[in-house]
Amino acid sequence: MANTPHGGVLKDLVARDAPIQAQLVAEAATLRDLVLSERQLCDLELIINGGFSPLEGFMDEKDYNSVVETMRLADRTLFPIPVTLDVSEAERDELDIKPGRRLTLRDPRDDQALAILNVSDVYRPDKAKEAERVLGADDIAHPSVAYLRNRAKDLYVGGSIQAIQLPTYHDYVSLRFTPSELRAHFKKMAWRKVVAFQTRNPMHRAHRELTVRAARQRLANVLIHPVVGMTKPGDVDHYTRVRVYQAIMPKYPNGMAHLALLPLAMRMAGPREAVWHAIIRKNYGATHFIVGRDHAGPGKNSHGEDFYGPYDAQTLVTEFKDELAIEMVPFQMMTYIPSLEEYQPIDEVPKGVATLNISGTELRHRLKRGAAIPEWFSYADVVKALRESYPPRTKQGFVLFLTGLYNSGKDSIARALQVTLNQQGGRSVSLLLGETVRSELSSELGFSVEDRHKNIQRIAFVSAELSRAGAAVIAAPIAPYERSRAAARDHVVSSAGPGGNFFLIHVATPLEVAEKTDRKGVYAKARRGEIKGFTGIDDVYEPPKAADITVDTSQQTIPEIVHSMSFGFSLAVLV
Ligand code: PPS
Repeated sequence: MANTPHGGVLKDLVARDAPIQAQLVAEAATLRDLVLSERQLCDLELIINGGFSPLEGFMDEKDYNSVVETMRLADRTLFPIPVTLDVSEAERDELDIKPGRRLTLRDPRDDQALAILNVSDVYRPDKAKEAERVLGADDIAHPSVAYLRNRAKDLYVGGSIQAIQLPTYHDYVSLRFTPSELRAHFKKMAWRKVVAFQTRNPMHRAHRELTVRAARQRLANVLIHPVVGMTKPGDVDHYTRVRVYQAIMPKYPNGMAHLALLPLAMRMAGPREAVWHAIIRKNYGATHFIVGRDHAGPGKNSHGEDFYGPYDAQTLVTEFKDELAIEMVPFQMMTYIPSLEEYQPIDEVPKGVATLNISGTELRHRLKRGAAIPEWFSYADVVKALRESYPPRTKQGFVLFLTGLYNSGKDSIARALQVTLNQQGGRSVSLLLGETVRSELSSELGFSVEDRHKNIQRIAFVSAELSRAGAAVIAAPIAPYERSRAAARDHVVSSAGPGGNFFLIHVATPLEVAEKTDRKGVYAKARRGEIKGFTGIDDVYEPPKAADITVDTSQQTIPEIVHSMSFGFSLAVLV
């Protein structure tokens, strides 16, 4: 028997509104549209599928203030996290959002009309208070404070929702269950007790052991219920994690566990979030819920201290035990005992018995180096899924970005590097010389400050895409401005994933040498004024302040430079 939903009734708005769906679709086509943000889309899905029961819409001012201050809706039902729809003043004016207005809420990915919002009020939240009360501190180091301060718009719109349809997914469709579907599944399988396990991380053997143990002790089944909406920035992406979960499911005793994905946008709100997670799992039908040490913790604050105490979440969930009516299972830290070849809760291991563990940091190190990950720590299929997404540095893409004056020798170095890398093999090598880019990508651009900047950002974009796919990229524009080079580095590092290895090489050959050896006479033309704004003559070249390597073709031969560079990079990538 699935657990009773929070508030007594599952608010499955999709099922409730199914009889008038055609009518809602027709009306949605006539209304003004609000295209949802990624977070709002996650929130809407849980409102309309009943995961946020008893909510039936985005919170109005009364509920919002009550939740912020007391963790309860205005009718006193326990609900610890504000679920709000933020809009800008411009959106309010443009869409004429006011009480009584009906708006179509659209999926930002495919523009589908998902719901109609019946606006009850538009209000200005006190963001400082929301941060302090809900998240514990108005500190920008908290990812949700950063979201609230930098991304959430200034006004919130309250109102009830009529559901048209759930968002459409193209990934892991068969693993996505609504609360109604999961409840039906438990019923079909005759599961009476279900221990839900929340996670936003890859799972290894210790997690399998602790969930099996929690279930056995309570004669229950296990629901692996990972978050695939929004998690903490920097987390392992959900595609990789779901492959990991799929790899671990067959390791459970036959028929014990079920995997379902939760499209929640986490707030990393620690204790309040743990209560929220318990409510959500109860709505999905679970009877028990595992609450971790530092559950949904956001890491360190700007003073280097943890935002919440390690057991604050367990304490708060215990405080509301009766109202929550889902049994909390404290997460037991498991450790491996090599002499017994098994895992045991760390607090049950007798003194003096040797134990083994691999921390998250150590695991990332091993993945990076392609080092062994022992069978006692994780399953071979799990490690394989992680290795595919986190290849060792020797298999990752990278960008060698050469900058220097015209005729500084950067093109010759770039060509020589290309040959050297081709000889090594193992990666596809792409050469983006200034002249190639100018003719193939940037033919309409000139040499103004803005055009040069744009040219470099195009190179950065292409480089990031290639290196993300595992290629070695050698780019060699003049790139005279620090700002453009910094933006290029930022783009590659932030968007190329494991291929975000960016090395800036300053080809610092002096102007006199570049000019003296210029057989094409381009500098001579610039001196005569036939080319205007030429770098080094009548336009600036800002030497890089933080090049990874500086070379000079007037001091070293090209083979010497290439040789020294492969030394410089050998530890990082060129092996
Ligand atoms: S930048 O600043 O990074 O966008 O420059 P880049 O794309 O590397 O382009 C360099 C080529 O353009 C020719 N050229 C100029 N360079 C500098 N300043 C001015 N005003 C200028 N006008 C034309 C320059 O000779 C390089 O040509 P290639 O084809 O590489 O010989």
